[in-house]
Amino acid sequence: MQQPNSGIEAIIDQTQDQQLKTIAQKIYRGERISEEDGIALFEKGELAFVGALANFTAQRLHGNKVYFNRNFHIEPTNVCVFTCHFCSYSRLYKHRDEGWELSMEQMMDMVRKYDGQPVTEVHIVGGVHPKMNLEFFCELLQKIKAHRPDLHIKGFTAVELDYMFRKAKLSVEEGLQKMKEAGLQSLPGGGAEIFDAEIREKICPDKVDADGWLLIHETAHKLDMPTNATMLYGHYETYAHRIDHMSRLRALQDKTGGFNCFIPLKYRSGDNDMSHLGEISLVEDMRLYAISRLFMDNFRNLKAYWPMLGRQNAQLSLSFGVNDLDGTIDDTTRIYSMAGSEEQIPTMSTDDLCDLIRMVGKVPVERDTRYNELKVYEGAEQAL
Ligand code: V47
Ligand code: SF4
Repeated sequence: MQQPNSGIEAIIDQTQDQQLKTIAQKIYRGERISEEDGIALFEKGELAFVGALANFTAQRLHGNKVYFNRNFHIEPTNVCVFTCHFCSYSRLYKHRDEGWELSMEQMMDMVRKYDGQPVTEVHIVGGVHPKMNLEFFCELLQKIKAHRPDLHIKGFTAVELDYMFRKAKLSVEEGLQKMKEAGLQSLPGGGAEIFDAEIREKICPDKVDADGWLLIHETAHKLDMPTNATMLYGHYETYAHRIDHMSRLRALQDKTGGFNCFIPLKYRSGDNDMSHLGEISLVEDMRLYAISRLFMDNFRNLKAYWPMLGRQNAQLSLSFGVNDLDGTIDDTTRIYSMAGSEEQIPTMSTDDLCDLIRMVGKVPVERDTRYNELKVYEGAEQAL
């Protein structure tokens, strides 16, 4: 008797709803699902159903492997010219005495602190400071590379870059080329929020729009710089807005293949202008991860960013299609602790991350930024 995949076949057989059954069959055959299918999954797909399909899909791509990396962040400033209503972190320029502005030397001290330690990536992200310009950040990139050439620099959201390039009167391609020459190797996924113009107007009215965000990422891909993509969910958006957002990313990925991973970011309600909305439930979080895995069929990697979600919920997401947990972080980011995350001091050792992954029956794999495998932790061995 044939046993493989019997679990998923049984789920498909038992599904009463004809539309969901057809979607599940497409997924089983490895076919792409449509926008309409995606919306139906949000409307009708119960957690156990979408979770089983997502886990099946992730297993098909990655077996039991779950990735993490060893990284730290530099957040040069939280002073920002923009007024995103979900942001708990930024301070306007006129209130900059309440925020921080790191000097070049302070940032280089942070880099030097990791001398001799096996970190592979620095993630640079912060507010959009009117006085920290392209020249300043190119100098920082050059200094980091001169000090530690092997450290991968992933930095600056499309929002920060759009502002810097405009001020420098450079095209996106010229600006990115200049930063690449200075040492920038990839872009993080921030600033995407929700692409729909009406929702964007409501939550982040004054920063780069969807087309501007997509253009920066497409241009980076053209220059052989991989990037990530995020989606901020759990506020005013509808299921259709989520699918529209993911669909635009899926289309760009079809065109360029330049995205490394997709990172859903749960709206956290602590201490910002949208706090009255509260937060959506854990069941909704897990359904969203699962449906992202099913809809984003050309994104190999789905990341649960544990400082935002909390480590236990991030661990749970590994059974709902997620195959990447980001990194060790070492308490170097404030964005989520200031927004009320349970992770007030976000740091995990490599052993902590490996234990978290093993506890759900998966195999921890250290990766670099481009998802090359650096070490598979097959047994119970400890990290260096
Ligand atoms: O764009 C800000 C989000 C993003 C809140 O590429 C919030 O590997 C929830 O993009 N609730 C910046 N989210 C961080 C980011 C990121 C993080 C980790 C890894 C990567 C990567 C990228 O943080 C912003 C915004 O979407 N954000 N405030 C909040 N209250
Ligand atoms: Fe500024 Fe980014 Fe906060 Fe928006 S999310 S206010 S761009 S720091």
